[in-house]
Order: sequence, then C-alpha cells, then structure tokens
Amino acid sequence: NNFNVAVVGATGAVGKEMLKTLERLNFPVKSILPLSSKRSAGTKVVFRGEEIEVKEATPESFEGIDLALFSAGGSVSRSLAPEAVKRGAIVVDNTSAFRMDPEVPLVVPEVNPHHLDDHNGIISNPNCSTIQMVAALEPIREAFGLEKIIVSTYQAVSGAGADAIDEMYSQSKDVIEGKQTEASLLPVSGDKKHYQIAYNAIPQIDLFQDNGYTFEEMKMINETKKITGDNSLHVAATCVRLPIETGHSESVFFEISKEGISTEDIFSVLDKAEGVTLMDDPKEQLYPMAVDAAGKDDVFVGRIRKDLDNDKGFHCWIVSDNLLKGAALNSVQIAQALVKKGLLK
Ligand code: 11C
Repeated sequence: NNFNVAVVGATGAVGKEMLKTLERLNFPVKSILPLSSKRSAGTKVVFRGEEIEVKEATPESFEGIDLALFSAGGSVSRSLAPEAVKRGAIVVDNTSAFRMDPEVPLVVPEVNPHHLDDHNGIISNPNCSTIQMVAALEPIREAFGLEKIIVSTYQAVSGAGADAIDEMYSQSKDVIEGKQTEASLLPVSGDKKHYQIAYNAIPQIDLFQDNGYTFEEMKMINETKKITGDNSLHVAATCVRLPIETGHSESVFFEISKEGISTEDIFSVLDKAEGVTLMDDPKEQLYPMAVDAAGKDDVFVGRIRKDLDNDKGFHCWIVSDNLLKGAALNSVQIAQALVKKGLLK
C-alpha cells in the first residue's frame, strides 16, 4: 500500500529532515503534501527530485491524507492534529503537545512499539534528548533491570530551530571580530533574558517550572517513565545548551537492579542492540562525538565504566543526531512500525 502523506512544518529544521528521511527510507509515499504556517507558504521543497510548493496548513488540508507528520510547534499541533484525525489521518506529532496525554502513545520503536496498538489517531514522538537516552538504556533495563538515571546533557542549538543556528554563527563571528554580541533567542525564545551561546554553556533549555527544573529536564524525567512504563524509575536531569550545531551528547549515570554485572556484560548487551552503535575503546581514544554522530541514524554509546563505589552503578556517554533519531527519523520509524503492524492501511 502507498500513502498520502502530509508534513506540517515542512520548511523547519526537523520538517526538512522528515522529507529527506521519508525519501531515504523509501517510505511508501503515494503523494506528499508539505504544509507550513502562512508566513512560509509558497516556498518550495524538494521531494524525490521534484520541487513542490509548500501550502498553508488548514483543517481542510488533511482531506484524503493517510499520515500526517507534525513538527511546527505545540500550538499548531494542538489546533490541527485533531482536525487531521477527524478527517481520517494518523498523526505522528513531534511536539510536546500530547506527549503526556494518557490516551496518546509516546513511542520509540526499538523500545515500546506495543504502545502503538492502543493509539487513538495521534502518536507522540518523544523529545530528542529522551529518545537517545531510552534507546541506549532500554536493552540494559531489559537485561539487568534499571533503578535510577542521573543525566546531564550537552545539547546542540539545532534543537532550538534554524534561527538559533543562525544566532550561534553570527555571535561566533562577532566574538572572533572583537565585536559586541547580540542575543535575541537563546536560551528560550520569549523568556525574560537572552544570553550569548557562542563560546558558552547555558544551563537552561526551555522554561523553568515551579519545582526548579526546566521543562526540557521534566520532559526527560516524565517521558522516560512513560516510554518504559516504569513509574518507579528514579530519573533526574540537568539540561545544558552548548555551541554545537547538531548532535546531542549526554553524560549518564545509571543504576541497575542486578548485582555483580561487569562492564563487559553491559558491552555485550549494547553490542546486539538495535539502532545502537557501541564506540568504546579508551586505548584507541574511541568514543562518540557530536561531529561524528551528526548525519547518522544510530545512537552512539561509549565511555562505559563501572562506578567505583556502587556495584550496580555505571557511567556512560550517549550521542545522537537530535534532528534524525531525536526527531525526523524516529517519526518515520513510528510510521514504518504502524505499517508493519497493519495500523496504517
Ligand atoms: C532542544 N529538546 O534541544 C529540544 C528540542 O519537545 O520536541 C525539542 C523540543 C521538543 O531544544
């Protein structure tokens, strides 16, 4: 079967990757409909070598659409995803709009594809920093049980969109030329203050919540529990933005349930894990880095070592392309899983 597919937010950093990924993974597309806000409508995108005009997304856009991939911000998803579902489409939504809705599955296909069986039209794609962490830790959780995760992230600016990438480069140029830098976007568009990202590390991604954590940190905490289905899992996160274009890195401490497990045991589980590449050889200075992960599909794991005081504790370093596995690729993989399960017909 071939499908009529709409991509909402087709001109954005993730939307563009969605189009490329549908093409690259040879997803069975009968027709493609790139949609955007009024502002970007009329621009052109390329799909399978053909230039296609981007149309403004309206409720009527979804007539005859089988699958709609959304990545145009939470408010667009909240208003238009239900309209798409009403017209018979299945929505894969890459925003935080519906992620914690108990009626909406939150899916990483390597981890919880069975959650798709209960969908009601909308499936949420998790946050990028959550996806790469659960993809790497799930095989370990399955093999040895998992009690606790403490993660610090080193996140790329492309997670904040194409304008944030531009801001980083123009500030970098200003710093090199000895000029005053201007910040108008990061850490969070619309927040009270903006800080220079060039040559800096900003310990704020998304808005602060009343509990002192940022929304990005709470996404990692809540989404991890929902995806694994384990509400008793202890999760704490500190999310930091770095001047890297693409590729999120994470320093993760995890505590397993089983005693007497060695680093080699962890290696052998990850070596067989789907979508995970082990890159770990200190003698050869082999470990994952953002510049190498950018443009690749896998989640890369390295620097695995046992905690020196806690027999069940381990440390590792997890890196992945936030626009691919963290967003566009995972969304298309969800669509592939729906086809495989006969849920998208
Ligand atoms: C960032 N993780 O790196 C964010 C971007 O909820 O899908 C993804 C936001 C989301 O800034």
